[in-house]
Amino acid sequence: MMDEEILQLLRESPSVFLSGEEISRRLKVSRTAVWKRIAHLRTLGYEIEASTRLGYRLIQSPDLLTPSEIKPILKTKWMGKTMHHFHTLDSTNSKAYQLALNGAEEGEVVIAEFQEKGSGRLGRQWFSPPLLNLYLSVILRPKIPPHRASLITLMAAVATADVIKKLSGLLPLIKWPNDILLRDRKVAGLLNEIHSETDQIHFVILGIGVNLNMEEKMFPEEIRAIATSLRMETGQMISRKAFLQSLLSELEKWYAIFLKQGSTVILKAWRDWAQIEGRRVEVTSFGETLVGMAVDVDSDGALILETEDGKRKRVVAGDIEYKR
Ligand code: BT5
Repeated sequence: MMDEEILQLLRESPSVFLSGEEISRRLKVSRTAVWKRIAHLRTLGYEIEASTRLGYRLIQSPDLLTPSEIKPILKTKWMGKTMHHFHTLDSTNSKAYQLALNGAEEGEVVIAEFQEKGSGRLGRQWFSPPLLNLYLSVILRPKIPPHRASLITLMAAVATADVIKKLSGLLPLIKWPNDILLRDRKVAGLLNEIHSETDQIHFVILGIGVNLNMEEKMFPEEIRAIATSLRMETGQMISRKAFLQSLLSELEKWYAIFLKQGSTVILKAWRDWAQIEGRRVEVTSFGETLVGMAVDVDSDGALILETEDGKRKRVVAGDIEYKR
């Protein structure tokens, strides 16, 4: 908290030195406390010039995703207005889940610079090294029945694909239900967790992980061949701040479309990004494996598959592999 307040004071007068005494007076803490927090901020990558006579001056901020870095550039009306930022968390989804159980409102966002136990679906893990990528969870409280919650994953995939295109110029492919691929490798994954009764959703935690600045050698060996990052694909560093700002705007926009107009517009955009119709796929769902041709997704986001014996199957959850 105090770090944020010190940064705010330093930002108010970017080219002027602010004395330690002035900061301690305004924040009602000792000068030693100020000095300690400045030392801490430097370890986080803030470049702060110190002069014994004049005080402190902020030279450069790191590409951190703290509320003080993000709020000035945020263009949303409500999403992310309350932002819970952590340097380290087990998982942004589990933190957001706890917050939502305790009454956090729609649009509150949890962000971590590093996840020690980033989660994927079905107990799988999401590799989440510090300071390179984006790990966020958004709390949503849509008034929709639980069987429509998968559409939130589709909606978020469309928003994420849009941002990838906007910031990198690349054209990603959405892979049902929750992967975003570049050159057949996973660049982003979505994890949608719901808390509901039989016919009413209490909240949805929308978790999004995007590989922005990882290099190939940084990936663990077991996923090196199947994962990628925007930096690997473009050869350029991507601003995490700019990505987050844009992603929150796109999510707010697409979520509003979903609530107002239902699934039709979302599914149209999703189909454009997914190009799934007519593809041969192998689907694993609840321990069963099916091979067939993907026909479409239905109005609840379920995959419609035509199996080799000509029957149509509706798959609500699972993993797909594309076949030749
Ligand atoms: C997912 O699961 O793709 C959902 C990933 C969601 C991550 C976000 S980060 C913020 C929020 N907080 C969380 O704790 N999670 C969410 P799934 O479809 O089950 O895919 C997991 C599989 O993807 C793993 O088994 C690996 O094969 C692969 N994988 C793991 N880490 C990866 C990474 N960083 N990049 C690409 N692939 C990865």
